[in-house]
Amino acid sequence: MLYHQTFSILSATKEARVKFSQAKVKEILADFRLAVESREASLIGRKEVFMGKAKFGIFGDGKEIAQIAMAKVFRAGDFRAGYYRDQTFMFAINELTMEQYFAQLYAHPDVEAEPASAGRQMNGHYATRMLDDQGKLKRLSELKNSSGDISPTAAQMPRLLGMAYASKLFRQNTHLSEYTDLSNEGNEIAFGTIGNASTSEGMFFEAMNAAGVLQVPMLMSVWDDEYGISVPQEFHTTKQSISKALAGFQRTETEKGFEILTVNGWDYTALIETYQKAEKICREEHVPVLVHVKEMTQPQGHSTSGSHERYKSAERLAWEVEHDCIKKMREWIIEEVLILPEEVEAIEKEAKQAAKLARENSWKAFMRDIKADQRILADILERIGSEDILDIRQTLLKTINPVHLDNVKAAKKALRLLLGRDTEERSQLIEWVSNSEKINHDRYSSHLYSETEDSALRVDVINAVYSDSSTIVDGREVLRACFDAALERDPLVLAFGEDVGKIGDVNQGFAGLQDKYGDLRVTDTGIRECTIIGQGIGLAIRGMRPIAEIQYLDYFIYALQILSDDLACIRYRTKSGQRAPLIIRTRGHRLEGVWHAGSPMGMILNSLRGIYLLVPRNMTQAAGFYNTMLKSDDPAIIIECLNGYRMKERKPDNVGEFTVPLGVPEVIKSGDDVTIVTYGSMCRIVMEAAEDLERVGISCEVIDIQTLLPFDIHHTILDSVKKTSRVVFADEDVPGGASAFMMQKVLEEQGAYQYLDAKPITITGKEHRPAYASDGDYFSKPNPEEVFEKIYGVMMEVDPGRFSPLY
Ligand SMILES: Cc1ncc(C[n+]2csc(CCOP(=O)(O)OP(=O)(O)O)c2C)c(N)n1
Ligand SMILES: [Mg+2]
Repeated sequence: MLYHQTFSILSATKEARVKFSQAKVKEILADFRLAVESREASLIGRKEVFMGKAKFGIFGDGKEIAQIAMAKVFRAGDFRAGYYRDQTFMFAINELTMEQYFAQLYAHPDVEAEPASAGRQMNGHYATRMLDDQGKLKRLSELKNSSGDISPTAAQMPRLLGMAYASKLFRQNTHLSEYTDLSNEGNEIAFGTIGNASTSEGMFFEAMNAAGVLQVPMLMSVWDDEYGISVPQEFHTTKQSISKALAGFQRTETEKGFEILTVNGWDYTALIETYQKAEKICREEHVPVLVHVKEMTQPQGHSTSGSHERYKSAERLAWEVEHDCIKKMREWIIEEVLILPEEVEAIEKEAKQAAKLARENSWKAFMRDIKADQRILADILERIGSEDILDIRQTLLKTINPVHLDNVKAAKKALRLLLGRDTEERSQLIEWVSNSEKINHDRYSSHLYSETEDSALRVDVINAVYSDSSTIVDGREVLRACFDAALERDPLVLAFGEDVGKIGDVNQGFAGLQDKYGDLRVTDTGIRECTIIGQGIGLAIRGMRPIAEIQYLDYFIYALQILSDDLACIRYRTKSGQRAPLIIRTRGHRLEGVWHAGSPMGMILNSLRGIYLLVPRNMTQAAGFYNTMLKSDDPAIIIECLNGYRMKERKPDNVGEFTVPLGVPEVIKSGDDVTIVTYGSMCRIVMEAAEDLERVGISCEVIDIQTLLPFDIHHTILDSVKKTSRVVFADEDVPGGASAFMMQKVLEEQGAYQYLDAKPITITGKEHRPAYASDGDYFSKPNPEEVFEKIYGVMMEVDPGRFSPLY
C-alpha cells in the first residue's frame, strides 16, 4: 500500500481547518498514520522473532517522525546511504512496502517479495533496485534511490561521499549534461543517516572532512538516542554531542565548510522546517549539511538480542516514554491541529490493522514456496512408501515454521536410505535434490560477479597491434597513453587519488592529463584511502566510470575494510539490484622496505571475492586490463608492478583499444620438466632462474596467470602439468598466502594431483614484511637463486641419479 494514497482521511474539526489548510491536515494525519503503522511493524517484528518465525530483528522505532520529515525533501534522482533504523523513511518514499518489510524479516529469498536483498540480508537493510532484469542501469534520475545497506557501523559513509560527489561532477562538468538518465544537472542530494554512537568511527570523520573539502551535496542526519547498544553517550563523543564536537566544520562568511543544524527528534514541525532548510542549502548551494537529530528514543531497545532494561536507568526509561516521538506528535495533533482523540484513535486502529494484515500476507507468501516444495517432496516420499521413508515424511510435515533446508535435509536423508535401490521414485528424488541445488545456488550463491552480457568475462578480446612504427618506451608511457585514450573516449571516465592530479601520479601514469582534461577528470585527493574507495563506489553506483588510486599496495589495508564490506558484495547483497564497476588502481609487489614492497595477496584474495584481482606483469598487460574493465560492469583491482614503470616496453598501436582477457594465463616460456606458476613482478625473477635451470638441463614451463580472480578458467595450467608432471607455485606473499590459493585451485579444482610425480611446492616470501634496500629485498623475497635451488630440488627428487646435491 502506498503511503499518502490509500489511507482514508478523517474529517478535521472546524477549528483545525482555520489553522491548517485541509490539505495540510490531510498530510499531517497521513504522516501520523505512517508513523503508527511503522511503529506497529516494529512491535510485530519483535514478536515474530520471539515466536521463532524470524532469526533476528532490529527496528526503527523511536526514529519515525524525523524520517518522515527527511522523506519530504527526498526527491526523484536523490540517493540514500543509511543504516538499519530507516524503515519509516523507506516507507515514506514509497520504496518499501509493509509486505516487503516483513519479507526481509523472514528472509524470503524471492526478489519480488524482498527486492532489497532477496532474503540475503538481515532485516533493516534497505536498497532499491537500480538495475533492470538485464543488469542495465535504470533511469536513476527519475527514481528514488537507496544504495544497499551494510551492517558495519559507519561503513555507509565512504559510499555516501561518492554519491554526493557525483552530483558535483554532473553539475560542474558540462560534458556530462547529456547524461540525463543519470542526473538532472547535479541537483541530486545524497542523504546519509547514522546512529550517534557510530559517529565515533574513523570513517565518519574521514568522510565528513572530505565532504567539507569537496563541497558536495551531502545531507547527513545523525539519529541521536544517546546510546550505542548499551553504551551511553559519554563513552562515544567529545562533549557528548556530535554537533558540538564538529562545530569547527561550520561554514562562515569567509570559509567553506558544513552547515550544522540541530533539532529534536520528537518535534514534528521543527523537523519539517529543519529539513526544508537543509535541503535548500544542500541542493542549491552544494554545501554539505549535518542535521543532528537529538532526543530520540528506542522504545524496544537495540534489537531482539536483549532488553534495554539491563542498561538504562528507570529515569532514562521514563524519559524515553515521555519523549516518544509518536506520543509527542499525537499530543500535538490533538492540541494544535485540534483533531478529536477518537479520530486519532481511529487512525491508529486502521494503521495497526494495516501492519497486521501485511505481516499475515508476507508470512503466507513466505510459507507458500516452502510448502509447495515440501508437498512435491512429500509426494515422492509417499510413493516410495517404505516405513523408514514415511517416517522422514511425517517428521518433515510436522516441522514447525519449516524452511528450505528442512526439505533438503529430509530428501538427502531419504536418499541415503535408498542407497542401492534402483527405482523410479529414487530417480525422482534425485531429480528433486539436483533441482533444489540449482534453485538454492541461485538463491544464495548467484551474482557474486556480474552475470550480465557486460560481465568482464564476456568482453571481446582485441589483440595488441604492433607495427614497424611502434615505439619502445618506458612502461609508464604505455599506461599514460591508455589512460589518455580512455579519458578521451568516455566523459564518464575519471581518475583520482593522492598525487594523481597535478603531477599525474607518483609514477606519472597520468602525467599531463589533468592539463588536458581538467581537474574534475584527473584529480588530487587528500590522504584518505578508505574514502577514496568510497568516492569511487558512490560514483560507480551513479553510473560513472571511476579509476580510484591507492598509492601503494601497502596502504591498501586502510581501504580493505570498505572494499570487503561494501564493494565486494554490492551486487551479491542486492542479488544484482545494484552494481559498482569501480576500478582500483594500485602498485606493489616490489620496491623498498617494510611499507613499500608488500604483496599481501592472500589477504586480498580472501577478503575481496566479488572483485576481480588482476596482477599484470608489465604495463602493457596492465593497459589491456584497464581497457577490458572499462568495457565491463564488474569491479576490479589492478596491481601494477612498482618496479616496472621505467622498464622498456613496446607500445601497441591500439593502446586505447586492445584488451587482455581475464582468467587466461600466458605461457611465457615453454618447457618439459616442470611447470612454474607465477604472476606480477615474480615473472622476471622466475624467468631469470628458468634460464639458469636450462643451463643445467632442466626445462621449465613458466606460466603467468595474469589474474588471481578469476583463476585460469580454461585450465591452461592443468594442460601444462599433464606434460611436465611437476608443478611449482611462486609468489611474493607469505607462506600459505596466494601460493596456497593457487595450489588449491590447480591440485584440487583442476585435478592436477593425478598427474604429479613429484611433491608440488611453493616458493614464497618470508613470513615477515620485506626489509629495506637491495639486501633486505633479496633476503625477504624469493630471489632467482632460491627459485633455482627449489626447482633443482624438485628434479633431484625425481631423478637423483641425474641431479646431484648442489651443496
Ligand atoms: C563496525 C561495527 N562494530 C560493531 C557493530 C555492532 N553494533 C551494531 S549497532 C551498534 C551500536 C550502534 O549505535 P548507534 O550508532 O548509536 O545506532 P543506534 O542503534 O543507537 O541507532 C553496534 C555496536 C557493528 N555493527 N559494526
Ligand atoms: Mg544510538
